[in-house]
Amino acid sequence: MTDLDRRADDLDRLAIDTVRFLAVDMVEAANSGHPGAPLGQAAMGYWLWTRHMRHNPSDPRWPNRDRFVLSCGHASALLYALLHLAGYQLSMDELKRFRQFGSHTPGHPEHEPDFGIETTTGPLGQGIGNAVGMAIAERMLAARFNRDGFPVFDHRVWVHASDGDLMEGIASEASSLAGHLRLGKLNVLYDDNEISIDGPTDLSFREDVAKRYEAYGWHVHRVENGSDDLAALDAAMQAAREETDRPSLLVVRTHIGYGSPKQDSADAHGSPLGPEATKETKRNLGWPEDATFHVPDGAQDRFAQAAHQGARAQLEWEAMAARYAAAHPEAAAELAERRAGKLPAGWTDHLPSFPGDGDPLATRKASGKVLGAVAPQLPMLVGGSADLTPSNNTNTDAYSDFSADNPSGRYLRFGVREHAMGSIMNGIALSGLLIPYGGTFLIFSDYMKPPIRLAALMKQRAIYVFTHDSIFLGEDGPTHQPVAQLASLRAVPNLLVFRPADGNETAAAWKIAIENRTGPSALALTRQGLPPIPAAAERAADGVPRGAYVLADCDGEPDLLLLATGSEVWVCMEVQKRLAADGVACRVVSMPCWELFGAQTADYRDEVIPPSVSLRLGVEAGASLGWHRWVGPAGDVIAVDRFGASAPWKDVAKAYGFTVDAVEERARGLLG
Ligand SMILES: Cc1ncc(C[n+]2csc(CCOP(=O)(O)OP(=O)(O)O)c2C)c(N)n1
Ligand SMILES: [Mg+2]
Repeated sequence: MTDLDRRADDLDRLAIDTVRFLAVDMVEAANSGHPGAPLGQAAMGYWLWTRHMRHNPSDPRWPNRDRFVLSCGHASALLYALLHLAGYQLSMDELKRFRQFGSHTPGHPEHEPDFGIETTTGPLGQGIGNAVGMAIAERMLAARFNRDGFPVFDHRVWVHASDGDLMEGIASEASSLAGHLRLGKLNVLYDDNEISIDGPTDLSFREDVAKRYEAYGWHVHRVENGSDDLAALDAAMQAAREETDRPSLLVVRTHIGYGSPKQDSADAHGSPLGPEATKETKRNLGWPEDATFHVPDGAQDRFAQAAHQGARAQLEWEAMAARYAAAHPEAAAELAERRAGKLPAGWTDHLPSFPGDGDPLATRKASGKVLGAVAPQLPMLVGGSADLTPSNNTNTDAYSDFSADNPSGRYLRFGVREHAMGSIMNGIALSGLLIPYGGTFLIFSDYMKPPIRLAALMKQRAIYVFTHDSIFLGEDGPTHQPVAQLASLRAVPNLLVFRPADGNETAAAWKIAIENRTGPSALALTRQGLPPIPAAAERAADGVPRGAYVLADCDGEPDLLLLATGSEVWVCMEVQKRLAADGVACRVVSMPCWELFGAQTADYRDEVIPPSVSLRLGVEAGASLGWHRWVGPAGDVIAVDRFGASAPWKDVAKAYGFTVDAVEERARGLLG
């Protein structure tokens, strides 16, 4: 009798070792990757996937599936092994192509819903934030759609998190909010292996994590031997499921690199075991030492049972959904529309327009008016602010607050937690059924840059309401005045960055952001009032979707182009009037979204910014970085390439050269 035959008595142990060695073999084949965490977490992953998580590998898009988030994305080989064994469409060939170009098994998991990969992880802590967002989405959708006897949305969110996840500040932000909101369907399995890259965690991390989570209002349950003790894992997962009023943290003590000569050492973390240690590990665990990518008979049995149960659960759910459609046709129709990705017909008719001859209006206030007008039409729009609601103008009469006691609320009080806000928005957006927005000052977009980048990488529709968008926020001074932020946001692929010039451009930007299904959008909005631009009242609706458009023009070819965004556009309009009065042929181009303009045909771009006109002046109250793409080698830019200053905004405008007089002078200087 071989070792394997003997082990086949115990299908669970056999399957767990199969997970372990698929992961080890993937890392060996790629000659890179992380074997330690999969070896330590295989038992908890296996037990979760086969006994407690409700999922249907043959339909990874079932809306009521439990969500699995591998927050410690470096353990990707574990996820791929589980997906493969569970029957998702991740083939053995894909496992063999781990970390290779174009494979479905990249170094860290990348959101791929058809393969069961719920979110992109790797930057530690993000998965926990995403999971909090997923649990919020579940509760919001349940409140909206469930009816007596019809629990259409009723699923859990399961997370694997590592020491690094819990060291990251975002985990604290997100977990604090999750405790406050009493997200009882959120369960985090903490891989407490006491090792990170530098060595034992007590080099830098000695707090009592359990007590910390208890203080957040979580239910905490410990497992002492989580690499082995299946009964204890089962009891912990059961306890998490039974706890409905608080999120659960299962503190699972495991051994990194379990069974290998590098067990319990940081050496097991992030490099292949190597051929000798791999063989030794296989011998230690009774695995045939020369077998690679080996799936013994029986290793998938429990997975198959779980898949069968998941498929049956989905069938029951579908039958319930059919009865629901008969009993509650309106709600069912709304859900069907959302699942099809449709927005309610006619919602754009409610977009406000702003008079071209009205009073000055800050674009943040215009944004608030847009929200107030469209939110009642768009029940999928949910959002909030990181404690800057009155400044960001992100609330509307259409909402009540989302809270533990009021799950039908749509307004999210994120607290002063920008980083978690961004990550939670990603989790909400990943439902595909809700459109999240979140507000803070543009300067603090830096606090949420990692989730913004991930939203862009995952092409998720998240909308950032970034007010106080320049040095013209004034008295709060350089600590609060963004200079580098527009340029750095524009450098993020797939992110649309809007800087609208008035109310009408703001409304047009919101429309695009809400309809944009290929990535997130950031709206940079002013604190200070801006005079309305009559020409934008007529042209913004057509112009903003093209990214840049002509707002004021001359007869024939211009001598000079004034290119501007946001609060600098009206200034250029005034300068253009003065120059025109002097017979200078000058054109003003408003450029609210560079990314959209860059995506237009060359014909359109050349029409707006004719290559033959080399005298060009860019005007924007932010870093000049990026502007030379538009102004060309002979052009000039009025920008802010130093920090701002604390003073009333009109004084700042004077000191930094953004008054009508100053811009006119620079323009005349260009003309020679
Ligand atoms: C935000 C972030 N910082 C740094 C890293 C690099 N990194 C990957 S894993 C890791 C820590 C490893 O410790 P742990 O999370 O406990 O994982 P384990 O070694 O136990 O698998 C670090 C610093 C990262 N992925 N994300
Ligand atoms: Mg660790």
